[in-house]
Amino acid sequence: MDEDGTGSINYDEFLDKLRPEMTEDRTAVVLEAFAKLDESGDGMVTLEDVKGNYDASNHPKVVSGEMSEDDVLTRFLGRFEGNTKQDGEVTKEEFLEYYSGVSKSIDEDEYFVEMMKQAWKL
Ligand SMILES: [Ca+2]
Ligand SMILES: [Ca+2]
Repeated sequence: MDEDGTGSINYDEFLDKLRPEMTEDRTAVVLEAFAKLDESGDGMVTLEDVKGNYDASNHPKVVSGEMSEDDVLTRFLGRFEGNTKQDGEVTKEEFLEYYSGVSKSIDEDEYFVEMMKQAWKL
């Protein structure tokens, strides 16, 4: 963590390690995706928001009768909730945190933005 090699960790270096590593460009595209997902515009992505846009009826487990479409979509939302409160409602913070995790493994801003655009058809 001692990036400037002074032999001690200063406060800024420490903060940099804690802060989600997302540039403005990345944050902007993540928020754009969130806004698209949040159909109702209440600042949370819930089952109701995604139901109209994501058809889970062809999911293998729905076809086999193991899961309902709602189950599949709830699980899909749960991915973005991470280890925080999994209550079927994805908050902006949860969504940003999920993508800051993804973001860490991607060096180029452009690549990250492009990936988001394709994933969410922005
Ligand atoms: Ca909503
Ligand atoms: Ca939640």
